[in-house]
Amino acid sequence: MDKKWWKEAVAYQVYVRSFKDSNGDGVGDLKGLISKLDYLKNLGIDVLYLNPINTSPNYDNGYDISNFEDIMQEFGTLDDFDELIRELHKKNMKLIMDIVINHTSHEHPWFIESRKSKDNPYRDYYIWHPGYNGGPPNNWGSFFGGSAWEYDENSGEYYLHLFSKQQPDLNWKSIKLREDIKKMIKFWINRGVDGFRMDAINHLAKDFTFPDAEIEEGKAYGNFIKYVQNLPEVHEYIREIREDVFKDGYHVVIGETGGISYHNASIYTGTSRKELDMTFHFDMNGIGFGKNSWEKRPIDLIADIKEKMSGWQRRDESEGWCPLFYSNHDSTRTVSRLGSDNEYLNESAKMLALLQLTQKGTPFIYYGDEIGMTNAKEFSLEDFRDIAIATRYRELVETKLVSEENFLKGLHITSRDNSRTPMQWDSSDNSGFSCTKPWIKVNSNYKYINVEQQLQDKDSILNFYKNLISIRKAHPAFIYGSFKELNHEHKEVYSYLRELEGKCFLVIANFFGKTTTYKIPHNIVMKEAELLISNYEIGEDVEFDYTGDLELKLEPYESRAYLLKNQP
Ligand code: TEU
Ligand code: CA
Repeated sequence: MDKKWWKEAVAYQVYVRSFKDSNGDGVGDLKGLISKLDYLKNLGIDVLYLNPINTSPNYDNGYDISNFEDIMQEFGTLDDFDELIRELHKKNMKLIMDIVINHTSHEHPWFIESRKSKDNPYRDYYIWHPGYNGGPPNNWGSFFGGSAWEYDENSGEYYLHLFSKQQPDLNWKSIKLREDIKKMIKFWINRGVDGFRMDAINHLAKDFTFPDAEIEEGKAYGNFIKYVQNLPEVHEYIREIREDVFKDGYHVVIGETGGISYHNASIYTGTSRKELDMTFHFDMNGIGFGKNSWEKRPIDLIADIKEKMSGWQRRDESEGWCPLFYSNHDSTRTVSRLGSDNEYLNESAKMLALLQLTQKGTPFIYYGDEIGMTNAKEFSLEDFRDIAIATRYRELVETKLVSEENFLKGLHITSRDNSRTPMQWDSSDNSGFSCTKPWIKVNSNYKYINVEQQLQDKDSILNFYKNLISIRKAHPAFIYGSFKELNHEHKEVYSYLRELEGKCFLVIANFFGKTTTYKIPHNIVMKEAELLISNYEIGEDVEFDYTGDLELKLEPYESRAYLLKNQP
């Protein structure tokens, strides 16, 4: 196994805007983050992945960058950044930066120049088209709703934006652009950044013949995905960056790649590809979502969970490494989507943590998941902030395609804002996140779901994560060990072995909120098995019947990890 620091680390994703506000403007910032590094170090975190912190007008909360080589004014200054890096490295922690190089903000100087005229030197930094018969070049719809083309009166042409019109796509065919982007990455490497997460990286190449796309039922625009995702040139661009910028092999290079999963991620992460070390996928984002956004469906453990999780686990080393995450800033909250955010909040959050921290890959704990933060169930339409909502509202509700009631129900199930509410530090005003009204409403359950309360409770979700992280670090089998799933056909229990150099661990998880039984396979030797961790008190009377038929009764969401002492 090719050992790397980023394979052995436990990472933690910080949505800086919502983490800790140090200066009372209601927005999280770097000084606030610095004040919480001891909390993260004590939890056992080695690496922080920060969502974009560069200068931005924040139409898409930092994913619309107007200056790549400075820090967003709301988050602080380059000096604050340098202090953050110094403090992290002092604590033997590292930083992964989110860089957005598929597009910029429309306020970026490059775009301001580019739109000045058709012959401006920066014109070809973006994707311009004259359009046809007074209309856009084709019927593509953007990811955020509406057309993917915006007409620019000034220069009399349309520009392409896969996301919002405030995020014009960069033209990666431009060699000058690519040189500028590589220079920018080196700027951050020189400032001490240890790794990069490259946003929407598999969209860098587009089909420049711009054909019309198929318009699916109930949609107003064509689905452009096959013309703007995973085109062959993407690999050339990524390889060029890797060769020019990351040749020393120290930094971890992660790509966000929608539409990629365990069966094809190796086209980016295969060790022979020399492109990415890991890909962030979307496999877990929509689990349990129904046909319409306002409907949920029961989770099918085999199809939704085992196929995907075990699929990622079974990949050969040559196919590359993988992240282990169940939520991020583009999803809803883990425990609300995959567990139970009411009666069994504690048990289900711990079960999901046990799966995340006993599998092969780099765990990325999303801020707040370590205390079981939930979706913002009481948000009204006005409480949502995501840029995608306004466009979608116009497109779906104003056109009567969807009722406002269903639209709001849909937001409660699918909106990204569910996972962007302020970190719940304590039960004081604004959950201890800020001394003033935050940019987005605090989840009202902060009174009883918060860090301060859980630090003092030995049975809290927080302390369960802390114990799991130390168990993971104590046993390299969880990092570099083999993975073998057991009882794949069991509809309620997910179970597997991890093994390295004769040390064998058994993980058993009842994925649902009702009791079930689980037959431990005959070939698993439970004699003198040591229970490492469980989310229930296991009575001493649990006698293992060594005659072979070993059946466990598992409580709702009950999950355990054992060290097997006599497993051949
Ligand atoms: O998301 C990327 C993204 O949403 C697309 O890749 C798309 O969803 C996927 O290809 C579908 O298969 C990133 C950020 O994570 C998100 O927060 C930003 O809003 C977006 O890019 C624009 O920067
Ligand atoms: Ca602030």
